[in-house]
Amino acid sequence: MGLVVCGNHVRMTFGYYLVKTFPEKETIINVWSNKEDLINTNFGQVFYQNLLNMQEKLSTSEAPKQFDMSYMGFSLCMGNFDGDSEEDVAVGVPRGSSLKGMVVLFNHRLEVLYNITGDQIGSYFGYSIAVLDYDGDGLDDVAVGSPWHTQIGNPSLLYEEGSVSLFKHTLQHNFRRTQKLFGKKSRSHFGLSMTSLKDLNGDGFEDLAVGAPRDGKDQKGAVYIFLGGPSGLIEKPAQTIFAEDLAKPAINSFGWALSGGLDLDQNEYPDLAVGAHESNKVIIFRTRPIVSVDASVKYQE
Ligand SMILES: [Ca+2]
Ligand SMILES: [Ca+2]
Ligand SMILES: [Ca+2]
Ligand SMILES: [Ca+2]
Repeated sequence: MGLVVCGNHVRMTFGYYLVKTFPEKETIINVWSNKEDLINTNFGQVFYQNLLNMQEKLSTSEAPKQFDMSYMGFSLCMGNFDGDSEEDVAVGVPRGSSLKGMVVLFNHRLEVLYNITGDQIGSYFGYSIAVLDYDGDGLDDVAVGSPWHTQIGNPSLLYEEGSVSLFKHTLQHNFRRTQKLFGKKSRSHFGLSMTSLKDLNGDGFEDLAVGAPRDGKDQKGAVYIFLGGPSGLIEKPAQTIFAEDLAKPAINSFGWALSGGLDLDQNEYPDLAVGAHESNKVIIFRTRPIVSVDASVKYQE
């Protein structure tokens, strides 16, 4: 599965987010987040085009005017959400649901399967989406980023640190929020980007990378690696990569965009690409195996 982000924020947002998927069918999903003029936009639409048959195209209908500026299509991710054999699509609507944000799961015919709504106004729930089976039960789970989320009542008084909500895919094909991860620094915007890493360490549970592009002591950005496990994502990150530890002077906006899950060097471990657009850089991280040895000594009386 490849992933392409294009277009720009301000005008002409047709094609803001593209996903090419369904490799056996060579089809493409295209999202129109707004019309040409941001002042007079609509809810956004999702478009589907079969690349082998130009006649085969689908789209969702336009929503009523009260849903203007919802930013539907700001993010997009593929997965299977209804238990059939067809791939479906998750679409972020970060200003939807009265600004609490929303993610809509569509089936391959672009019919709504499920709505997942955010819980804090202005947190931009749905700014990023990742689909991964972090608990290894064969059902695709959904991670949703809210990079402007503030944890109310947090004794450390962080604000706009960002959060990632994890929705477990149940046997009934419902999506239940089971975990929430939080940023570690005010305005670090944890969850602005995310990617499934596929199974980074080969243990049968899919793993997740989360970007926080203003994290670190100089706000240069960080990427967090979380591993899956039988009872959900392990909330203590397996690794945190800070921009300031990579190069001097540090690159800016490290973790603004992430793409993972592809094995770039054919060592059978999926690798990770990290975007830092303010420094015009993409950094590729190659995954390598680490052997851990559990040693124990037994005494005989
Ligand atoms: Ca499906
Ligand atoms: Ca699962
Ligand atoms: Ca794993
Ligand atoms: Ca590799």
